[in-house]
Amino acid sequence: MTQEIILYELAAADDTRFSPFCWRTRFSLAHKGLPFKSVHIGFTDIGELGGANRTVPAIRSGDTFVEDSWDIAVYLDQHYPDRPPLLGCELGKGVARFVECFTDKVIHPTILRLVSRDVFDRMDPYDRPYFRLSREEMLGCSLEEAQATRDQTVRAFRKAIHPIRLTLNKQPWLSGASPGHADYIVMAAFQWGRLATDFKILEDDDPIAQWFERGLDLHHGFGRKVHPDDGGPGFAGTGLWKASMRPVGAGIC
Ligand SMILES: N[C@@H](CCC(=O)N[C@@H](CS)C(=O)NCC(=O)O)C(=O)O
Repeated sequence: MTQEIILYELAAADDTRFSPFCWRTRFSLAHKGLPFKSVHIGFTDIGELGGANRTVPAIRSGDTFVEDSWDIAVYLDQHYPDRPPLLGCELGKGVARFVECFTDKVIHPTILRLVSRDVFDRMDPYDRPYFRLSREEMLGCSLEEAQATRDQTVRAFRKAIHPIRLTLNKQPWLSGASPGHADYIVMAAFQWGRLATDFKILEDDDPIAQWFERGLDLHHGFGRKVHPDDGGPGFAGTGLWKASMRPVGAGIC
């Protein structure tokens, strides 16, 4: 019998799970066929989990606490070796690491420009002041300025991600014949876009959009279930946040 896994993650005011880093872990758990309990934590309460990074996703399984979506994928592969691999052999792991860095440094910063103003509107009012402050620091401009230029931003973005399109013209998944963690990393970024805004990031006939739709259908349509079955507000509303609780090494999202 497997121990219960708790996933701590961000959620919008209507409880939609929208965070791209958390979706990496959601997809990882679904890939492994592991049930989990989702606990919604507010941005400003993440420090209370006690992790060194003060970021989510984080999982708890018995006495084990793991932060960082990559470390969680490694942990899941190590602890559930009889289930489908996420990273596979050392070579596969190395290539997935490249996909992670490309996503963190090319895809996320652009999607942030496209969605941040809409995320702000969908967010719990409790989290809004922190979100505006921290995301405007990341963007180097106001949320409104980022939104004002998104037609140009999205045109440049669709060109910049052409290598993904070329890869998908040659193989069904970024990981090859079947999906793996590299697919989930990129899918999670588009899931963020799908859930955070009505603005069109990809054209419907784009092979990347078609791959993403196939990805949402995986594991009995797991990617289409964006509200948790259980969990609900975790630490939101405790009001204990202090500036000293700013995250260590948080990604752009
Ligand atoms: N490398 C980490 C990055 C995690 C991360 O940055 N998560 C964001 C949520 S999407 C976070 O916790 N941010 C905290 C904050 O902005 O205060 C991972 O892959 O898990």
